[in-house]
Amino acid sequence: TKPPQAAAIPADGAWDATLSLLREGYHFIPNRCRRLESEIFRTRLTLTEVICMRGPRAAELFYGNAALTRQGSMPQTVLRLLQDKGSVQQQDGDAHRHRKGLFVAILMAPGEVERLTGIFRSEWRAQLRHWQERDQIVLIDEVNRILTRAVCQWAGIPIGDSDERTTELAGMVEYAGHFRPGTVAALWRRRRIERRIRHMVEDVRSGHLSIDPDSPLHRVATFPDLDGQRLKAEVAAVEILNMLRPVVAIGRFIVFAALRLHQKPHWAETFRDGGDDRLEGFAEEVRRSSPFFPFVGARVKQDIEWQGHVLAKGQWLLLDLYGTTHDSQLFSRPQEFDPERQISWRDQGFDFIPQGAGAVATTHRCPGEMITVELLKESIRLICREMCSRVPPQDLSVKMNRVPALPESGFIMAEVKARS
Ligand code: HEM
Ligand code: MYR
Repeated sequence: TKPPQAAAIPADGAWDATLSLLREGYHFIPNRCRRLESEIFRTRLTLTEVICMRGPRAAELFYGNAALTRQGSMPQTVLRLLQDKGSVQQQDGDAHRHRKGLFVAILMAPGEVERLTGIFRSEWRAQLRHWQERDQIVLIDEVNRILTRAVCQWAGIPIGDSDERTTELAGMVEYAGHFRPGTVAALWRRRRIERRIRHMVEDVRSGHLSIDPDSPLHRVATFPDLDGQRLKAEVAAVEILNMLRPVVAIGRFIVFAALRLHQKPHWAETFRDGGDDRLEGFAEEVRRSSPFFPFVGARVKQDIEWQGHVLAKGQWLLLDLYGTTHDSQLFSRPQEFDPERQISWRDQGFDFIPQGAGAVATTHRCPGEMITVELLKESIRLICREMCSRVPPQDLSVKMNRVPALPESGFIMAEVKARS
């Protein structure tokens, strides 16, 4: 029998709340937490019982409790478009820690991050020359292209048709949040790039493709898994995509950064001729305030007691990342954009969790936060110091039921000129 507290998880009362989730998007969990005056509640989504939660204690559960797994925690199409089967995110325990070591070694090495930032800067400058010849540009399309070219070069991936690669990588993020007509095409394009990369892995192993042994492609292709064997070529391709796709995803944060600079021009002034020491605070506030990864899922592997509740084996859980970074108990005036909050991924706290929480090496916390922040800082520098432009009238509204979200126009910049 369950202890009485087990019944204490309030229910939202809906027979199935999937349509409400589609309508309310990022506000779905926060709306119910407010209404039920609780940081945890039960509901049904896609006809499945789910417990939704937010806040630091819930984050500690998701990023620290070995009874949880990411397996079976996401709809199939989301899983296929993002982390995918066989990936680090689907591993538990020792197998996870071993595989995660590869990501941490590549993505959190300061030299590697600097190398990527340098390539990104050169690609941005090269595109800027083309922008000057056009009346206007749509920033999201441009940063998707710049990031695709930069990350492929950095990883040692022969890029081939860079427009194709851009559509493949950007499409995985664009279509992950909702199942809609474009999702099928995005899945198809994903299979195509996965196949290409699998062939590259095989060619690196056979010596047909000779690339720098320190390049991420080479390192993943030759990485010994826990059993001492190399990863299956399909899995190696999945893990390489888990370094390429999320770097392209940073383009969305860059668009939100451009939007904030436009809304708060005194910050653009600050960065125009200095303000280096305040760049990181600005970038971190962009990560906190932008609606991006709404929540993460998990499954309970064996019954556990948590905060007086019983979480039964097989139970599906959602942790509200957006709701936690917009909780007024944790962040004063959370809807206000304030780069002086002193928040940082380096603090490893459980309240500022746009990309997960906890210890990166042993939990599912994102290993890409350093890269995300450094590329954001670099893009802010480039926007403020190396170019000027006009932001013509356009629809800059952000629909909170579009996942992942973006200003409607994609952020149009007109009359782009290089600053001398
Ligand atoms: C994990 C978000 C950028 C690679 C995660 C998780 C979140 C997240 C929320 C945790 C998933 C979970 O708990 O199950 C984001 C966002 C990004 C971003 C919003 C902004 C663009 C990056 C970058 C990389 C990356 C730049 C690599 C280049 C990964 C990997 C995992 C992960 C490999 C799985 C980690 C594991 O399961 O141990 N990301 N991420 N991400 N992220 Fe990111
Ligand atoms: C990445 O490419 O890995 C980083 C950014 C992906 C953001 C995608 C947002 C949609 C996620 C829906 C999550 C549903 C989980 C149950």
